[in-house]
This record gives sequence, structure tokens and C-alpha cells, in this order.
Amino acid sequence: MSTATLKVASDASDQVDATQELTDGFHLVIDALKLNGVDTIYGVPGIPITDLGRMAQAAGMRVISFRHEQNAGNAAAIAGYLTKKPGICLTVSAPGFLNGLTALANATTNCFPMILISGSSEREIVDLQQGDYEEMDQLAIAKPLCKAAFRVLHAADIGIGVARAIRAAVSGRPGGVYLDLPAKLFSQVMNAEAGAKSLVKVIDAAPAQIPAPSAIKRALDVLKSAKRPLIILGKGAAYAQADDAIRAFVEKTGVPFLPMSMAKGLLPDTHPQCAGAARSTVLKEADVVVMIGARLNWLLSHGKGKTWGEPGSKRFIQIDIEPKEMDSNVEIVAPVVGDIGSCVAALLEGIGGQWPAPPADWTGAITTKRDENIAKMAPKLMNNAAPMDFHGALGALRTIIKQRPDAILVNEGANTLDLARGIIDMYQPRKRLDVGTWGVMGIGMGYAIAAAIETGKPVLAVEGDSAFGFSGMEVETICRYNLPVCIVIFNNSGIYRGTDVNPRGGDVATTVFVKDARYDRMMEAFGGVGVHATTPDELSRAVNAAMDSGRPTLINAAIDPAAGTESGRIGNLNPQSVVRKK
Ligand code: ADP
Ligand code: TZD
Ligand code: MG
Repeated sequence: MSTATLKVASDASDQVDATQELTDGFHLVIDALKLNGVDTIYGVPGIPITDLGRMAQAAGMRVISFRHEQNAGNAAAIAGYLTKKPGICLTVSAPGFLNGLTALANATTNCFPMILISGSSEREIVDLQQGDYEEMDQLAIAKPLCKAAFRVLHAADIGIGVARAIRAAVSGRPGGVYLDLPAKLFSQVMNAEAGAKSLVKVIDAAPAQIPAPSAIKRALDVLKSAKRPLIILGKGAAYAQADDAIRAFVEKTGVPFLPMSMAKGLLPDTHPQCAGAARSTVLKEADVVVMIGARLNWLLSHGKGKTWGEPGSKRFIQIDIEPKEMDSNVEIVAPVVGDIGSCVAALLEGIGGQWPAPPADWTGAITTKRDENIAKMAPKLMNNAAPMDFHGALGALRTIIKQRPDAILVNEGANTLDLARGIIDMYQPRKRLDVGTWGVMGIGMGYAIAAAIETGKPVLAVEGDSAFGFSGMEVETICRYNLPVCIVIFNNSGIYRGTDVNPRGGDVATTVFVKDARYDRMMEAFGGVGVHATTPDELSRAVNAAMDSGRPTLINAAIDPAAGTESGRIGNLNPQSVVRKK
């Protein structure tokens, strides 16, 4: 417990006398976080939280300062995903808060536990709209964008406020929580002993949620009746850290599985039951689909339409901690509500010793399709052309991840994302971090930094040149903390492609960037290693050198500006103009 002997000059002086040991809001916030095992804060300093950051550092916490709050927020969110503890982002009021809010909303959308802690201005002035420094009603603005939002007005309530925030972030469906701390709170003093007593160590923050036995029986009955069963693993399954139970369930049932993007590696993509390379076939033809920690949202065409074959040809079993998720898009015939660890354990128990293998014509057809697709792809991945195309460059990175399966892969962009997802096999759980449910650009450097900080593992960030630009200034942060992050920019001089032309002349087209840009020189500006790579072989050598040395490295991979396609693999979502103007 940190305390301070202060001359009492605040409003709180009624309750304390000047001779006793005192604490204040600053110390109580830090003590409350530390008591609950929080050891790292991601943020940007400034009024009124500059001293909070300094004091947290002095109290032994790791405080990672960013160049923009959105990146600090993304770091906190992915720290939450990787550790199952809420990641903490600390910002100043109004503009800093708003910068962090995008990340908070993104965390909530992706079901990552995170707490955005923002300082705020004087309540009395804000509420009367009298124009305080960085005035904003932050609590009201945060509320619709996160799971829960709290404000603490009294130092004696800090313990409860922090406890509520932690519980809200990690229990049930995880998500983002906002904690509003007005400037005045930090210097409020109170008796140190009473302060210590006011803190709450959260007991069992994310309690197990045990599924009903009847739900387990129903699910197994449906699964047993399947002729063409399929398991879909989502990032909720990766988050749950029930890796052994999930593997046992997949292997015991013998059911083919399809990983969603961030669930790749939960079981290796090279596992004999992995249907990743036969995705469209299995989605179209399966008759029973077991969803584990994945939602039937746009990423799965809402569970209906052409992707899913004949209407009415599917029955869904869904395992999720959020009961409201059931029937969100299509009927779920066997909802299993609970935490994935408990649900999968109960399913395994229900299965007992023996389970009939799925029909061999189904699993055989998938294996054939998968092997065909892999064989078709193989020669493209081996080309050493210059300028590089996506396949040649990704073929090189695919080999590197195979040789370094414990590296963490961060990935964003359009073509750079969609093609990397298909081409780079993952071998271990929670090693692939990407744009997630929103397909948001800008997560790259925040995720890469937190992945390095939280795991100590090497990080390979594979970035479209546009995607990188959203968080690119954090290369300074990577150099400053000397993190083992290797960034590869797939530089095709633009968004999707670098070849668009403005039919009117004048300004360049909206999707085009500076030709032959040298992003590698940005890294050199801060003392990191910059490399310009023009062939897959050069790329491969540079990435291996970066990963061997652990030094911050940025490789500018020159990609043919004509190589990409509009919106990568999701061009079908682009609205089309039906009006032709002469
Ligand atoms: P993906 O994008 O990989 O398909 P989603 O983010 O759409 O995955 O879905 C993740 C789902 O996992 C959410 O519906 C969430 O409620 C659920 N979930 C997260 N953690 C757990 C858990 N520990 N137990 C059960 N369900 C979980
Ligand atoms: N802004 C935000 C926050 N998220 C987005 N997804 C977009 C804009 C739109 N967008 C995409 O969906 S992908 C993309 C943008 C701007 C960049 C694609 O270009 P890239 O990748 O250079 O990153 P490729 O390899 O050239 O396709
Ligand atoms: Mg690009």
C-alpha cells in the first residue's frame, strides 16, 4: 500500500486529520489495479493523468507510452484477448478519450476484455457546459459503444469502481468497459487505512458458466445424426484457452473443422481434419454445423445464402457464453450456453469412450478437395519474380512461420490480409491477430506492440501499405522499447492496387499512393533496421535476420502495383452504381 503524508488542503479534509497517514486518488487507482494483478498500462500521457502514469511506473508497473491513443487502445484490447485479463488503456480527457474510444468499441465488437480509463474535466463545469479545458460528457458518449461505463467521484469508491470495471470486462461475453476518472478525484485524500480497506480484490472475475445437461444431450443427439458434420472454431474458442479440450473434442468425434481467421492454429492448419483449404465445399455441403465461439455474422454470410448451399440443408449447434447470440441469424437447433471450457468438457463427458466416425465419403471428399486446392496453389507460392506478386512474397513468409511456429503473426490490409490468411498456415493457438469482426484498418502496430510485451515472443506484422499508415507512427514506440517486431509492408503503392487512374487527370486516383515509397527509411529514422526487398528470397533473408536478432525491423516489400484486386476477397460487398453518366 503506498501512502503519502500530505498537508490536507482538499474538500476531503473534513474526514481526515493532518497527523494520520494519508493516501489519495492517484495511489488508490494504482493500488486497486495492482491488487487485481494488472501489471501493464498502455496509454498516452497528459492532463490529468500524467502523474498517474509516472506513479504507476514508480510503483513497478509497466507503462507503455504510445504516439496515439487508438494504438494504445488496440494494444490494450489485444492484451486482453491474449491473457484473459482486461487490458488497460489510459488517456487524457475529450480528444484523447475519443481517440481511445474507437479501440474500445472495436474491443467490444470483437469480445476482447479491455478497460479504457480516461481522465475527465470538472463535473460541475462539464454539466453546465461552461467550457472547461477538454470539456466533454465522456461517460454518456462511451456508454453505447461498450459493455459498461462507470464514473468514480469519491476516492473511497475507487476500489469498487475498478472492481466493477474488471468484472464487467471479463465475465460473460468479454468486452470493453469505460472508467471515467475526473481530475479532482486524483488529488482527493483519505485516511490510508480506510483507503486500503476500500480496495476490492475481485474473486473469480469470470466464473465458469456450466451448460445444462439437457443442452449437452440435445447437441450430441443432433451431432450423432449428422451425415456431413462440420465444426467451426471462432476466436471465442481461441480466447477461452480450452485448447486441450477442444482438440480432444475434434479428434474424438473425427469431425472436420474450419477455423475462423483468428482461430487458425488452435489446431494446426496442417491437422488431417482441417478443412481450411476446402472452405467453400464444406460450408455448402455440411448438414450439421457445430459453432464453437464463432458468430454467424457477415464473415459467415449470416448462415444462409449461396455460401451455405440448399436452403434448409443445415442444422446448427452453437456453443457460446452469450444466450442472446442464439438464433441471431438462423435457427439454432441445439444451443449450448456456457463457457467454452465447461461446454466442451461436458460434451466430451457425454461422448464417453466411443463415438461413431463421420461417414468416410464425407471426410474423404474433403481430403481430396483440400489436397487438390493445396496442390494448385503450391507453384504460385514458389515464384521468385521481381516485382513480387502477393503469392511469391507470402510463400516466403509461409515458410518462415512454419519454421518459427511460436512467432505471432499480425495481419491487416485487403489483399495482404485475405491472401495471407489463406496462405500462411498457423500451428499454435492465439498466434494470428488480425482485423477481426469489423475488418478495421489500424490495429497493426498496437497489436504488434502488445503481442511482444505480453508474450515476449517475436512478432511478424504483415501489413498492406495503406493499413500500415493508420498506425505507422508507432514504429518509434517499437524502437523506443526495443521490441522484437518485424514489420513487412506489402507495398503495392496503394489501396488494393497502385494502378488506378483519375479519368479527369489532375489529382491522382483516390486509391493511389506515392510510387516507389520507401517505408524502410521510417524505421531507420528511429534507429531500427530498414530493408528494401524486391524478391521473395531477399524478403526471406531479411525476415529471418530480423527474427534471429530480435531487433526492430521494417522491410519494404516491393509488390507489383497491378497485383491486387478491389477489396481483396470481399469485393462483392462493394455497392455498385447502377446509373451511367455520360
Ligand atoms: P469469429 O470472428 O472468429 O467468428 P466471433 O468474434 O464472431 O468469432 O465470435 C466469438 C464468440 O465467442 C462470441 O459470440 C462470444 O460471445 C463467444 N465467447 C467468447 N469467449 C467465450 C467463452 N469463454 N466461452 C464461450 N463463448 C465465448
Ligand atoms: N478505414 C478503416 C478504419 N478501416 C477500413 N477497413 C477501411 C478504412 C477501408 N479499407 C479496407 O477495408 S482495406 C483498406 C482500406 C482503406 C486498405 C487496403 O489497402 P492495403 O492492402 O494497402 O492495406 P492491399 O494489399 O493493397 O489490398
Ligand atoms: Mg496496398
